[in-house]
Amino acid sequence: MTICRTLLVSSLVLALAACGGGGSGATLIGTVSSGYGASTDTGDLGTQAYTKLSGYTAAGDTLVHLFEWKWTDVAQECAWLGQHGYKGVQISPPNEHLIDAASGYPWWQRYQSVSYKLDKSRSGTLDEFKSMINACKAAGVEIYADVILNHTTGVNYASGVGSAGSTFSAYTTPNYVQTDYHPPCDMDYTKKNSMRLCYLSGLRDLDTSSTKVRQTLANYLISLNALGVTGFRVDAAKHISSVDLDAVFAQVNQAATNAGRAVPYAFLEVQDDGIITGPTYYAVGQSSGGAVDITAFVSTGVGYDFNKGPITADTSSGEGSFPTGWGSTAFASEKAVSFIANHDTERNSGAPYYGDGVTYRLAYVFLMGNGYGYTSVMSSYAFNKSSQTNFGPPSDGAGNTTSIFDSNGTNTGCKTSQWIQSNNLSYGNWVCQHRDPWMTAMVQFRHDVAGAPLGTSTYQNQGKGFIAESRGALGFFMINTLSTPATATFKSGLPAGTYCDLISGGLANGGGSCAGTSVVVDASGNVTATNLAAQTPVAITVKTKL
Ligand code: LM2
Ligand code: CA
Repeated sequence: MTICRTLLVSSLVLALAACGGGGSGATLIGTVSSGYGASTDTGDLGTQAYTKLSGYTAAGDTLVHLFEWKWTDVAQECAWLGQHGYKGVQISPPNEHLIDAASGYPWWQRYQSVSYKLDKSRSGTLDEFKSMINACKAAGVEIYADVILNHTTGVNYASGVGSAGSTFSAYTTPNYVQTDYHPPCDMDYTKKNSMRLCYLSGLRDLDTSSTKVRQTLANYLISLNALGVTGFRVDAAKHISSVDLDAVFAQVNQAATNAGRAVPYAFLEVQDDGIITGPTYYAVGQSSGGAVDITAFVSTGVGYDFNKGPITADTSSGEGSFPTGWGSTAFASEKAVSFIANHDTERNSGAPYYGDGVTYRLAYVFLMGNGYGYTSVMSSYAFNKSSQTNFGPPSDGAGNTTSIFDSNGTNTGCKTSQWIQSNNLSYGNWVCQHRDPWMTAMVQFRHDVAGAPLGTSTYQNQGKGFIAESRGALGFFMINTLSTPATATFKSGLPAGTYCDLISGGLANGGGSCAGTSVVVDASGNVTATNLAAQTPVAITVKTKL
């Protein structure tokens, strides 16, 4: 039970996901024989001051994680994404991955790399991949690839054939031999070295201190960057020393510079547990001109608060700050990629996910309204949280993912409005939370208020469950989290006037009227909402003034 128990106690999302993904919890690693690579932790860069920012938070950008989407569908969706202001797409790992038919082609096959070939993955072929990059680029949307640099396949797979037809036998793969790996050991989440050197969920752990491994990983990232992938989500970054990652990115950034390309962006998955911290990774790639952000799991706390029911804590009466534990986050907003759910947390029992319906939607509105980090919107397919957490994307019996766009080029797969209306989508449907009009309203809100201070210090709850934040002179939003209509008055920093609520449609008729609700800001900057419907947000900005 060592692995799962440790992980549960420390509530490490990755570990929970690994355990929840079918791990028996038994000790995975047997006797260690010789023939492996070095077992040394090369240490950390230290908590270095950052000198360069990615700039996405400052610009008020939002990205969408199109989890398990096919390349052909991402390509078509990019036009819509560009029109609605999404800055980038996080795609599923594009390289050759494990195929596990016996387990029913689980989604997590793709977190087990067989090779770095891009020829064929569950999302499609290399030609489709290239077309997608070009289509998204034309739409002004960046592509960020989820990259697995920490490990290859699990020790429970003695051999196999990958998605592009390559064979592997234990440690022997198209890229590696046994000496390229750390010796096997069970991970102890209370020890830093163990987290770096041992096997995460029994996955064969690469010796990232080795020159060959660093070069191999760098070559993979360079190949993606050369095709037009401009960013990376680095999976399990916490389990790789920041010194090792820095060495990889030094090569990637140098290659980009040599070829006349912009240095790529990266956001690193480091769930800060106090033993290995996010700021330890701030400087990865910095000496070679790069700027990285860190995925901020702390923002998921917002979702927990909304799921508990009306937000009744009132900072003015000392009932505690909201969101719980979030105001003092270890991550600076400008170094964070923030989210309410990612593909791991939405499968974690108890973690907020799309199936929570309106409270989940409100939590995203709050996070985006507040302005913390470069927001990532999770876009999922439906599944039953108690019995289908391993299920891969909607597909045919042979594991081929179903298309979201039909042969006429119409998006018929996204069931966003059904989700909003009934929240009872079953497996086989794509939820497409990113198409929720509340999300797209807040994508615009974030852009409109870019540069304003975070809303954290202007949090107001005079209405006891009816909350608001001011974004200074640029914007304001409020949310009635109660299950009944409510009335309240809040402070905004906006000039007096009548504004159109973005949530209910924003400006209409070329700016002459509001598509939905209009909101009056009085001469003192006060906003009074009278009988705002239950569980409803309102968001206005200087750009929505009549
Ligand atoms: C991550 N970030 O650090 C990913 O976000 C997370 O989704 C990955 O776990 C994890 N790290 C490794 O890349 C997922 C999934 C696990 C799954 C692994 C590998 O949550 O359940 O583990 O991918 O596919 C699976 C089995 C597990 C088995 C392991 C090794 O569920 O029982 O352990 O493969 O074969 C013996
Ligand atoms: Ca490692």
